[in-house]
Amino acid sequence: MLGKKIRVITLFLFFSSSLAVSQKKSSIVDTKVDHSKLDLITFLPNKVSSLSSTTADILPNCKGIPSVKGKQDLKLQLIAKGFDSLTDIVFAPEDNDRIFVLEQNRAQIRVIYKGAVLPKPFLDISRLTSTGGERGLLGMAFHPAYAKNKKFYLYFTNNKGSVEIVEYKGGAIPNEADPKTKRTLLIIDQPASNHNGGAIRFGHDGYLYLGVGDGGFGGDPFGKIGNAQNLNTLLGKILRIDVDNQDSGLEYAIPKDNPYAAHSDYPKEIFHWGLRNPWRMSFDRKTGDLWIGDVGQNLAEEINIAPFGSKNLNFGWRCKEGILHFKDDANCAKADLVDPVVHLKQDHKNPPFFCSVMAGHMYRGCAMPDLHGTFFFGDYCRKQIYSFNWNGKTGSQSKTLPNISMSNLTSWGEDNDGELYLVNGVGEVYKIVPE
Ligand SMILES: [Ca+2]
Repeated sequence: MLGKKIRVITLFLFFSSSLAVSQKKSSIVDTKVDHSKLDLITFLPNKVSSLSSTTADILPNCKGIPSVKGKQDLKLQLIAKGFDSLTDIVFAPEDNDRIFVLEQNRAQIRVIYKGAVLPKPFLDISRLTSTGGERGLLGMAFHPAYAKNKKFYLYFTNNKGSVEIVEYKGGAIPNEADPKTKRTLLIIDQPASNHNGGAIRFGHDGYLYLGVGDGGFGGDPFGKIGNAQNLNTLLGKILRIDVDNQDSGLEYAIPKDNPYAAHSDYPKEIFHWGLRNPWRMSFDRKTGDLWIGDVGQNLAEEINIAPFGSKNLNFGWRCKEGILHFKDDANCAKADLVDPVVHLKQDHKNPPFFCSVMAGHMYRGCAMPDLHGTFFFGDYCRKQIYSFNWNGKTGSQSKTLPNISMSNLTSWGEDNDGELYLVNGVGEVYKIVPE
């Protein structure tokens, strides 16, 4: 068993630096907080409340789709297996026949068409990609108007180890993209091989959001205040760009209401900040709220919410890790930090502990309408899937789903009917269905 575990871990590696980084305990443990009194999972009120009533929802049209009543038990349905380590699963708007999954190290987008895995990839970018550890093909998002414009976007580490964001178009054959259509939007240099982020999703405002890690190593050791708290760098940030227009000298446009759009020094792409490694994020189809899983260092994993309409939120890293103080420098005392909604204690005494949170989705699907408002998530190191309910201001634990067991969970996806899927580091694709 141990051998298998080690083999699996080396396939994908940890996003958390729990194993890779040795920090002196004295420098990271906040003496003001009694850690022994913190539960494994702590739910917190958030000082930014949802602005749900102002948003236009994009809920699925459930007409004619069978549904079950009540909060029934759930199970995993195996959809496909045999892939390389998977990093993302996405669905093209208006296309219910295809599931697209990303192979991290093979750097291929694979298609599951009407339940069958197609032998030929949708796109192969292995020639462009550096792999191993936390590198590789990391994320994908279809343009909301993909059915008309055929555009989609990838987040990967290029041959220099830098993060690269590219646009491609689908080809004449629906199961194959056109590799000649590549257009590079953005390149972000990475000082270390880890913490490359990888989240890439369109918001309800039509803009593309990117989750970029803090640059890596451990403890965000860069400069005087670290990268995540430094507004002069794109590292440790959520970025927001307009892919449908171009500003002078850019392959995209800066939305005019980005918080630093008019700032002379700070990168204008910055939308939220104070993040360590925002590996997965999702938008609530009803409210437009952005949910961000931020992978922690040695103490805690966290799930944050950026309500629809909010911007310029500072989620705290490296001043704080979860709700715990991490490196309290002079900069932190001035900062207006937003605590996470969910704080997951890394309970190192009881392995397998939380090591890399895999933020999922607020469920808005057709099949189980009584689960609307339930947020699902997991962790790379734990087999369980968890859920909680969120009322717009506070969260409460729904339950651990004991019948659902998943090894090396790496990502979540949501199909056009709002149903949820999971992929993992051993190359499996599952759907969450009623038992
Ligand atoms: Ca935080």
